[in-house]
Amino acid sequence: MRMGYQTMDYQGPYREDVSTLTRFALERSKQAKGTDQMTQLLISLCAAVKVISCAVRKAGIVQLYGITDPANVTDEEVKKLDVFSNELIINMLRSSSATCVLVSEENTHAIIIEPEKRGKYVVCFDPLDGASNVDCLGSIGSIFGIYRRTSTGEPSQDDALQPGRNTVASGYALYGSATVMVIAMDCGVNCFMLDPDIGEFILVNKDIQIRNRGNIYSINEGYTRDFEPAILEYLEEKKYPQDNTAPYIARYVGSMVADVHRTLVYGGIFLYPANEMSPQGKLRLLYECNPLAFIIERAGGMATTGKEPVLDIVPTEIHQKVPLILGSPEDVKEFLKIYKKHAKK
Ligand code: FDP
Repeated sequence: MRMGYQTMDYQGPYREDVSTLTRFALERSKQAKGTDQMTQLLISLCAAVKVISCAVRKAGIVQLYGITDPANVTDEEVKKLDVFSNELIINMLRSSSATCVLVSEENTHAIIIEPEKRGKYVVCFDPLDGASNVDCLGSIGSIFGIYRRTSTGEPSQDDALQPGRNTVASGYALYGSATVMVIAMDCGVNCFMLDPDIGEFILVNKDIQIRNRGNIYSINEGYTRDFEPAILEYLEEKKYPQDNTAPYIARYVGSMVADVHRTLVYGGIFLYPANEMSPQGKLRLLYECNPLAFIIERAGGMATTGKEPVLDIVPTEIHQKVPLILGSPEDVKEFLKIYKKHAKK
């Protein structure tokens, strides 16, 4: 199903065929005849996202406009949103008894879950991506990628160094004009929207497929001075198409989840390439690029560094950065044609 909220057919919780995220997770587990650990994990993440969504909605009022007197709130209450979100997700995943190793953008080292609470999954996550948008009330998100542990013995950080191809499930929460969770598994990509009145995530778009080609490019053009010639040529082509078709329009929120969600919904291309100042780009492989690349590929799109598909990279360290170009298949193919031409020079 192609996405688009104007055509969204969710009319309310009274319809017989309305599915919630909880029901979706339970049904998946029944089909997989598994141990229910994935269900526990998804339900725990879903609960964390509901709490973060609530905190995000209040953050502007409480922190920017000081409705709460800072003198009367404890440290706990004024904790920065990213720190709060990180602690919350770690606690929820730990108590799910479904995980053994966690990698968070906020923690230098992987977190190894204590033996009595261990499960089989490794989770890499960014608790609050796009944090620079918090103070201006821009859209932000949480990202996660889930892997099965492949080693035996004592779990360690190395268990997280798996290529994105091994992903069992990945997803993101977008705290935008509404809160949505997009989750990709073997069964496809599904989008759930939080209905704040009933506190449930409702399935609103099933089996999402990205458009073959879009008409939007999304990149921080402030780095133009330091871009490689291939990027410059590609951008030039988007602005002044040689075949006289209409130029692309530009959109860049600067919050990866928001930019990638728009790309999934409207099609087009998102780029965070390497530049002279940051030869590996800025985005992190384990908890930013891989989860989103998995979603985009499952939706029929492509995700590349320019040199190889993102999901094929074997990570060497948990906070590794890679260049990322993803989106509609025809757009990414066109980018790769130009990129490869320059690589040969
Ligand atoms: P942020 O620094 O605000 O947390 O990797 C984090 C990220 O946001 C992404 O969400 C976003 O796409 C990117 O950085 C924006 O980076 P630039 O400011 O360099 O464009």
